[in-house]
Amino acid sequence: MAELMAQAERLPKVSTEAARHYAELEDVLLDAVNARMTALTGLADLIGGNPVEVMLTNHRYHASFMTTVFHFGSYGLLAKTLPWVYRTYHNQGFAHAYFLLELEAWRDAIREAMPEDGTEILFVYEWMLARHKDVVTLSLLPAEDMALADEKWRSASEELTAALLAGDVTTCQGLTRRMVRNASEMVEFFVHVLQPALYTIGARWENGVIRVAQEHLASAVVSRILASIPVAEFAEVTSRGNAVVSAANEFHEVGAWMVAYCLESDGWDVRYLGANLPGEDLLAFVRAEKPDLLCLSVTMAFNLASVKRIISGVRAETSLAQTKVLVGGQALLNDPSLAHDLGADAFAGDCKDAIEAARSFCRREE
Ligand code: B12
Repeated sequence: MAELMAQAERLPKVSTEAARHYAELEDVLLDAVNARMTALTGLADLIGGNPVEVMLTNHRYHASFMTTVFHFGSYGLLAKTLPWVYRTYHNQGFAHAYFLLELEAWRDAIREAMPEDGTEILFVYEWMLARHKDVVTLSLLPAEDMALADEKWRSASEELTAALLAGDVTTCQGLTRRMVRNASEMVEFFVHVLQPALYTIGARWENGVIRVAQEHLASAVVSRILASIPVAEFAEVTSRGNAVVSAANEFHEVGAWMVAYCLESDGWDVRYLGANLPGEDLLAFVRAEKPDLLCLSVTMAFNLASVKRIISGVRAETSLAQTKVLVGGQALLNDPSLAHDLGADAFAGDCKDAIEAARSFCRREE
């Protein structure tokens, strides 16, 4: 992995113009790739008998993801993501040969649609094609279970993982009640028990050990666990200020939810907006609310550009000059320097650090 990362980091950044042109052509490229791939003989075998929509969704994610990579020049993210894509889709039945054919289809579509300024972009695609075998090798290493849980918390996290996967609400809520009796226990539970359990569930899905329905079942139970935590009772009386927390454009909301609870229990007046709110609606809300703090969660790398647009919208509004922007989420965990490219004031790696980062803004204003 280190070797692939090092090679990727040496790739030349593409110009702003070429990156913008690629973004503008996303739909054209997507149509060309989809047309070529759906016409392949033996397609059903290549995609392991999955519905064609699974492949088409992958192509859509690919286009948005590459737009992000070119926009931010984040080739480290590209190197980290390639083995992940191969692993997850292969574990759902896709043949390794499919990825090669797909990359060739992107390369040829770019050649066709970007005859003037495609060279820089093609360089990156040629690199991905040349690294295909290395990526296959890396992708065959399984994603790790329990990567985050330290020894002290491991058995609780394992118990919770098993109960979540079984859809056993009673056990999950019982465990949560026992472990979460005040604000600090809640924070520890989030960081050391629930978050590792969810990462483990993600790794098992990635490794093809569980199906997507089980992951959905587990996340539905998580929503019930979170809803059952009496966070209002944990809150301090003092108000540190008002905060808006959102997982704008994201389906993944649990991280943002935890951040919202942690801030609320630390004395912030929080408006938590949940998942998948369009950026424009979020901006309208923020303009009306004028929060001291805006917290944005981003899990999928292809949502980074939309978060950047939201932050630019905040910065463009003079009435929001006092609003601090804190960002976090898995799209930033591997490369926190992206927070600066997004225009945020700060990044925090987990909900515990989010409390500290938020407090530091209060202190600055005192
Ligand atoms: C549950 C889940 C879902 C649920 C989400 C339900 C919900 N209500 O949120 C559903 C089923 C919707 C889902 C969908 C998908 N998912 Co999903 N999902 C997960 C899973 C298993 C858990 C997510 C989670 O809650 N994690 C726990 C939280 C607490 O962790 P966290 O987000 O990192 O948050 C912490 C910190 O990052 C930080 N933080 C987070 N936000 C913020 C914000 C601020 C301001 C701050 C300061 C800090 C901060 O604090 C948090 C607490 O400490 C993960 C596995 C994983 N590794 O997380 C995959 C995962 C995120 N999903 C993944 C994928 C690929 C998808 C899909 C594309 C699958 C598909 N093929 O359709 C779709 C996404 C579709 C889309 N368009 O977005 C991949 C992403 C991989 C990648 N490299 O991009 C993962 C990593 C699975 C994997 N191992 O491959 N998913």
